[in-house]
Amino acid sequence: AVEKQVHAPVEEDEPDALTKSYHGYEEGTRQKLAMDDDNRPKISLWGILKSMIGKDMTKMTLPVSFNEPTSLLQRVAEDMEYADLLDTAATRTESTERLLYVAAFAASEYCSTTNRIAKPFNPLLGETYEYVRPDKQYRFVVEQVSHHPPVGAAIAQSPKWDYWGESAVKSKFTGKSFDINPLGTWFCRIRAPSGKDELYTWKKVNTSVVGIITGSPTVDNYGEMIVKNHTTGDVCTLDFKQRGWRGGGAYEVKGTVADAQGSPRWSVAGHWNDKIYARKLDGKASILPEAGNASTFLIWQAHPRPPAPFNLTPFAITLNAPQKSLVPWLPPTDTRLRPDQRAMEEGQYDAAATEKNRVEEKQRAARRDLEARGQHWEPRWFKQSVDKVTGETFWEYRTDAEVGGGYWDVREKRAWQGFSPDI
Ligand code: CLR
Repeated sequence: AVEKQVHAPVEEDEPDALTKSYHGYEEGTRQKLAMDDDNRPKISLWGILKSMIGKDMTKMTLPVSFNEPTSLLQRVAEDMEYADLLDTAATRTESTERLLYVAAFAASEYCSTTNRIAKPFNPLLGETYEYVRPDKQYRFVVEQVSHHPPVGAAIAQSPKWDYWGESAVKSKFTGKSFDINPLGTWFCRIRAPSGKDELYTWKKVNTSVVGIITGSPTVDNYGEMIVKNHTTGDVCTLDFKQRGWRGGGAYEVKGTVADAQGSPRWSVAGHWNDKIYARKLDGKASILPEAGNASTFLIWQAHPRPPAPFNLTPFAITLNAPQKSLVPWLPPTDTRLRPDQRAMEEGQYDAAATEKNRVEEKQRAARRDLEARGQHWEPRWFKQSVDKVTGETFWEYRTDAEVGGGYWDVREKRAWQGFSPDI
């Protein structure tokens, strides 16, 4: 089935469409935070969480020292760290091989969760975050479209692929663990070498913080992930093994790519915090990849992870940089402009706490105001829509004249006035 184009990709016949988004990113990426060590007070997680059993994340009031200086919107942007896998997927002439790389990308998104036992800042309604990599030829933008439940709608665009979806999570502290269930579907469009567009989808697996009571909190990601190419019918099933007692099976992922006839073509195995291998199967039963075997190769490897404040990855460190060349291009809603998160990043924890209360109070007041006038919040850059191929609801990136074009068109004119909540 050839699906209808439901959003605006970066049109290849408009070479400026992508490069105009590069404005402001001339300085390159930030390599380190201003501080070398976060020096956060060491408080027992259990000591504070034991009174919050049964609560979800949005109802937990935690001291700011449990935070890291990222927002949930930036955590979505972290999915882009291994976007080169999508570039590779788009170069492969064989469809099951393209799926193999798309699936490796979907699995690579979990690597950055290891050792990140901290709460990202909760985005304000209408908060946005953009991230552009001229060196990698992609642009990304995400908007907080709902506060209760918290939902971020995102789209990344590149000449050979687009990636979009919603980050909506249900969370609960059960006492034994802190569980996060992602709800939304993620979509990817790959322009195959034949020139044909293909639509892929998958859902994220569960995330869980275990070991809270014993004082060694650890992030686990587990469950089945099905990555499907709706255009060809190829399917990849990945099983993220749940961490067992004493860490047995930790980080393990394995799976198979099968073609539309159900015949296994590739097997996949490895660790989502380190390396993932693939092995060509040629329709034979699924045999695991093994090092040294001629048909086995390394498909993905984690980037180095030098010690850093808040255990941020080098990629995460690039996200919140308030670069001089960039700030004038940003809308007033961009996460980089949040004073509480900035204070946190600079190690001013008391200021971070005061500012966090202030912006959240201001947000509550704005909501009361809106309600008093009988109005309700409308997202600015995305609208709810139904995908024609999968029948699933998703947040469609708006490019309509009614809103003056998409985010990047408005950015080019810096015409942010009138739409931006003041954060
Ligand atoms: C996982 C991947 C999803 C998006 C997502 C949403 C919420 C994030 C989660 C990811 C990772 C784990 C996370 C969580 C919010 C809180 C939780 C950061 C990125 C941390 C580890 C909870 C720490 C414990 C607090 C109570 C201090 O697509």
